[in-house]
Amino acid sequence: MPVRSIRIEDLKSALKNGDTAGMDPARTWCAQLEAGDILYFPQTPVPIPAEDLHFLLGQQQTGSKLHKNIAYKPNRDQLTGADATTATPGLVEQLHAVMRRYSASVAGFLTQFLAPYEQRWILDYASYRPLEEESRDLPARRRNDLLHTDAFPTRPTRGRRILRFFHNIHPTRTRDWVVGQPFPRVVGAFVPGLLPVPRPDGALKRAGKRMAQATGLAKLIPQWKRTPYDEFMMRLHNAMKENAEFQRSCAKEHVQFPPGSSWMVYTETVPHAVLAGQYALEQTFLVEAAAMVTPESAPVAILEKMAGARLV
Ligand SMILES: O=C(O)CCC(=O)C(=O)O
Ligand SMILES: [Fe+2]
Repeated sequence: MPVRSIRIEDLKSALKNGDTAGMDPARTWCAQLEAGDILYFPQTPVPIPAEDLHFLLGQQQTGSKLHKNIAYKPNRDQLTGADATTATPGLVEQLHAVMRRYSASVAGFLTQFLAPYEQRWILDYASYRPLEEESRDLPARRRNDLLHTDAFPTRPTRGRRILRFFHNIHPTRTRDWVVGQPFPRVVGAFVPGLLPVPRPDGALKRAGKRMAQATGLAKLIPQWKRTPYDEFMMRLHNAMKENAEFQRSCAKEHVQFPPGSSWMVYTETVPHAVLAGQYALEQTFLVEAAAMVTPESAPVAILEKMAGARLV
């Protein structure tokens, strides 16, 4: 699971010079991500204004508890997770503005950096993660210190890929990750012994899901919003977290992301876990599988080949 380091000077010259000697750097970056690499920037290419950084890191000293998992939803320009009982409306408004700026600046950067995708993505949530990750007390399926591939329980992607851009804004400490084997290997470890080969829905199930969606019932019961692809990805996520033997024995690598660095990765295919660290920003993109420069590497393509049928 290579970590590809991109120095800021190299990034700037590649973006300026573009296609040199028939090699489009942006296509190479896309292909590397699609192959399961982590693109790592020792110095973030999306710097945060000093006053925003100060604001994000300063919340604890002011005694106001803004710090939970904070999400910004760009499509609705909405902020959630800020604790309204302890944060004043002024602080929430300020945080909202900081997250809005952050989300827009990451989107702007990736529009250029991953130009071959032509913005064929949904700009999903941005998040601020101000809690210490070490020894957080969460139920198994919600634990992020266990290796997993991402699947959102209530937000199926219908084959879109989950691309995440992170920034460690801690002033002194690394954010410590573990990453696992490539997606086909992980699938091979679970299918068919521990998980069934994904299969398309039968006629009855299709009709049931259609009805649930038409009546709004699917909002209450997340399974009814999922395609067979989403169902498999959700099961895989749970199976990995719940399998102690897999957690113990699978091949893995430790990666530490220093303060001020950024990295991006397709988290629905690259197994990952966060062991320690505090104060990170993240922006999620849901990228169309058909926009890949190597479409055959998309998990939906891999699983459909296995199933011999459409899964979305
Ligand atoms: O916060 C992190 O560093 C990664 C956590 C994670 O696995 C996730 O949000 O899916
Ligand atoms: Fe994750």
